[in-house]
Amino acid sequence: MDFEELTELIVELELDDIADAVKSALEEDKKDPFEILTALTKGMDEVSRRYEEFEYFLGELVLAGDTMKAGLEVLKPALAVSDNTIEKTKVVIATVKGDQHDLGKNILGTMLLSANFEVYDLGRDVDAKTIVEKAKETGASVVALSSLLSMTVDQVEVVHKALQEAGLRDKVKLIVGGAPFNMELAKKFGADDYADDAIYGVEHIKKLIES
Ligand code: B12
Repeated sequence: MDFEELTELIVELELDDIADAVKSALEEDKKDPFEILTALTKGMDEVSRRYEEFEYFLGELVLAGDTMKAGLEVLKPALAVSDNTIEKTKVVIATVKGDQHDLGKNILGTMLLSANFEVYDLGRDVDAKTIVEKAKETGASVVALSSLLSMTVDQVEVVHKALQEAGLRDKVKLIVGGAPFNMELAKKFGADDYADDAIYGVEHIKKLIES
């Protein structure tokens, strides 16, 4: 099973075959799990392109999401590279209100767990109040938000302000991710940091808590 085949399985929405294919790439071909993740994500980018070109529609988008999810279920344990050198820092993660996309956020959660963080995953379509309450209750030092939709990026500012109102903003670092963001936009909405990828996200979070 090579990387192109894995990408193709996502693009062709092969929900029934993806789990076995990822398993075989990992176990028989001994492929690097992070490279497998890149191959699967490449497939999602092609799905996105087809959606934009009206070759794929919402049904295909849903199926692509399910196919990616099935692949990730098999891949997740292999992505776990434990780093016991850091103390358990609490991180609240969520996809912002109005947004149902959670695959990227779930990857970030897995990466953080494997880097020995204590992760509180609030799921998707989560309002600011719930995020702030969880940060307060757990004493989290980081809130990590995901938004894949342009129309929900401003939710980051809502969370930033809600953290300020709760008197938590100077205790909690706010990091965001998702395709519509860049560092400039993230900062404009009050976030401390942005990363375009879950793997870098963990590195950024480690640096943030040291700063
Ligand atoms: C699968 C998918 C869906 C699935 C989601 C399933 C699920 N459980 O997540 C479903 C079918 C539900 C869906 C629905 C919709 N979708 Co959609 N979807 C996608 C698609 C094809 C893939 C997203 C994905 O999962 N990628 C794979 C993951 C692994 O990547 P990722 O999320 O980007 O995460 C990576 C990084 O961004 C980063 N990251 C993510 N979050 C965070 C957070 C932090 C803190 C950090 C550090 C890093 C980080 O790390 C991850 C990996 O390293 C994208 C296109 C694309 N290529 O992004 C469109 C896309 C996001 N969807 C889009 C649209 C328009 C919609 C709908 C409005 C469609 C409709 N007409 O109804 C609805 C919106 C529903 C809603 N309210 O949320 C548009 C958004 C356009 C925009 N800029 O606003 C896109 C870009 C498609 C397109 N080209 O038009 N979608």
